[in-house]
Amino acid sequence: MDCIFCKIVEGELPSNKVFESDRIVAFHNIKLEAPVHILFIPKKHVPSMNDITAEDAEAITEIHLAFKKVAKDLGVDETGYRIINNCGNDGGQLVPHLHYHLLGGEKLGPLNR
Ligand code: IU
Repeated sequence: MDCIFCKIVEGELPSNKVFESDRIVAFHNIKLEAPVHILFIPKKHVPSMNDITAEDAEAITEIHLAFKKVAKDLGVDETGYRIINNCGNDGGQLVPHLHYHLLGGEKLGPLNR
């Protein structure tokens, strides 16, 4: 499948991983929009938030548990951070493989910037 994030999952493209399990991967975003900018993805190719089903519940739960672990590991759990999912065109989704951004390491601006 011609999906950049599937290639990262398969190790066909390099990434700087901070967390991995059987179901999910978290890695540094290639283009930082904050001092800490991590992407969390299910290994399964789910195109967007619109495509999540009950079968993905374990992966989604794992992603939520990984948010707090990675935030702590990277030292932003106390200062705070933001989780974002961009869905579809108006949401600004560029990569059609479900992913969540964790942004932190500075005081973030308003949501719709
Ligand atoms: P979006 O939510 O689909 O707009 O975000 C896609 C993100 O994926 C964006 O922040 C890119 O910098 C990031 N990214 C990446 O980290 N590595 C890549 O090889 C590619 C995109 I392509």
